[in-house]
Amino acid sequence: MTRSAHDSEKGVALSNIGSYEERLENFDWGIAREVLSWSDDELLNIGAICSDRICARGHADKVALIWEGFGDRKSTYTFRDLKVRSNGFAQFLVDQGVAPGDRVCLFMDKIPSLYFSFLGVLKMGGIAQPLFCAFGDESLEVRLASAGTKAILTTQKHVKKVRKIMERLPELTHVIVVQGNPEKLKDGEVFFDVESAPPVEEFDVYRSGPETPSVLHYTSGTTGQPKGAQHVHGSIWGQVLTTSWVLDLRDDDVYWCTADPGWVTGTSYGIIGPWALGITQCVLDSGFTSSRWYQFIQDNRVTVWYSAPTAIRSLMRDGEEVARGYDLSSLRHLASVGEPLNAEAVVWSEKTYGLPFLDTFWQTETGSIMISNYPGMTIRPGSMGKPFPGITAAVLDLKTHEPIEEPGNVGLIAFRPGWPSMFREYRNQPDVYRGKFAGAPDGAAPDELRANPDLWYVSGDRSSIDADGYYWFVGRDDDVINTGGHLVGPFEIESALVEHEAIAEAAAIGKPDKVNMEVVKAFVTLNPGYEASGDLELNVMNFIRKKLSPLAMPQEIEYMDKLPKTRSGKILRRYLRAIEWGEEVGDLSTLEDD
Ligand code: 6R9
Repeated sequence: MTRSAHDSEKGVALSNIGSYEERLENFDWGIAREVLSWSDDELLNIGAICSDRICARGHADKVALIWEGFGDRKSTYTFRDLKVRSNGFAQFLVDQGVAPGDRVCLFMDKIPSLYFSFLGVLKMGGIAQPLFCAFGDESLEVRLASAGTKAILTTQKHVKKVRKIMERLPELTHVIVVQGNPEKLKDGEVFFDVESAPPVEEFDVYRSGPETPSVLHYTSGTTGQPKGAQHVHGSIWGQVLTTSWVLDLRDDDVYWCTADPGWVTGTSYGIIGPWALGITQCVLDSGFTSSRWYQFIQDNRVTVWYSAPTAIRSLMRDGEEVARGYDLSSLRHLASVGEPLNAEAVVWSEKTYGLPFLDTFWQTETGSIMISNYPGMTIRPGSMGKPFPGITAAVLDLKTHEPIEEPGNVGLIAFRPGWPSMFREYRNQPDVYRGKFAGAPDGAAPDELRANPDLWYVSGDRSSIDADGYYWFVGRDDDVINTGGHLVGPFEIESALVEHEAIAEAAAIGKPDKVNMEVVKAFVTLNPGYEASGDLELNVMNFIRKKLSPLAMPQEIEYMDKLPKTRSGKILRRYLRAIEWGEEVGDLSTLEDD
């Protein structure tokens, strides 16, 4: 490494983590309290910890958020602004009759109000349910219906999708438009622009505790509709300690997490961890181009950058020369999450930026980083690194679910339950939650599972561990498609496809893609009277893009006379996938018994 967080030549202290081995030996989650200088009589509310508490500790005037949008829109907010604007949302929601425990969906671009309202919802005891605003009406509807969402905060740009589904969502009683023209509202909708409303200096923050529900993130599985992973305010200990030890944030950093808060990375590390520590963050709410991103780093003197492999591969594709056109010397630490970070990308980033991207592995369900490379640790490009101190990890034999001792053998990545930011349930799906634990006793409740140190939480990914304890990602253990770091469930796509008048049956799989790792490919059979054609393909693609999202849209549609199925009638996605990836089709007889 030429330059890095632990580079003492720069005159900075060694990394926050110091020695990984020593941290392993002396680990206690209580260290997270020390990192925050926490005293036990304080109120454990993430919304207040990220705003009021920073002000109370004398940093009200410190910049909390540097925001840039399309064109040259730019604004800067201090922690005092965070406090009074999140208070503004909290008070407004209370005045509207939203109560603690109610689910409040945040459905907007990465505008400042998204960040203010996220903290505001938590301050009034609500459950924040952020969703990508790229979602079409159907994706939105299944998630709001599942959550029994009471209020949605959105913008004039996106409210149309809400209007389309409102009447099928009896529990959704509040539609609040936070940006746009108030005159364009429809009956029953309310307008609230926090930035033109008077600042709310004081708000009586909800007395939450470690187990009070905080954030609800939807994530996709192979079967069924997306599942709502419920997090709690006590998650903050996991987020704070990983932010400190993995992202290595310090008081004078300017930190950029490129993730949208519709994705868990955008809340755990794009809001909670960094702001709890009083760090200055930047947000760029405009589309991706390499030059726009580099300009953003240069202009804001970004020091720590947390991004995703797809973005890194896009930067690589555009070449080193583009990077050379900018002053990126402020950067001191880079990390990546969401998909396998190929060795080539690590080597390229070291060559281009003088810094390797450090891979981190975790999930919506885990709430915080579980396996990672750490500043100062020897990096093996292509490896995800080692378990975070305090996390007991293993790879389990695919059949017996016993930990594999032999280095290099592939198994299921699993963790002993009970770390602070672990999800507490899948909303209304206790059986699906139980299904995530190897050896779970029948009927065990989520709390019992989480407290049982003899069980394993099984992540759904495959990896091997080398002789020195480094994890090497192999692939997912299910049919979920990871496109550009976003998980898309095949079931959701297939359900939407068969709603198209021309389509009788459908299967969706991931096919290889240079930049996005995978993109969606659909196999369909047609209803009588319909003919395969390029026009129909385009029509179907648009249908899915509007209903679900651009990410879920198949990039290719293959027409078939019939789909391969198991004897019990399940579509053999793995068969289609193997053919697409040029892999061994495997033992079809077992698949047929699925
Ligand atoms: C934080 C987040 C989780 C799934 C996970 C795995 C994939 C995440 C990865 C990675 C290879 C990494 N994944 N990090 N695969 N290397 N470093 O991404 O949450 O959206 O729930 O996705 O993403 O398949 O199981 P989520």
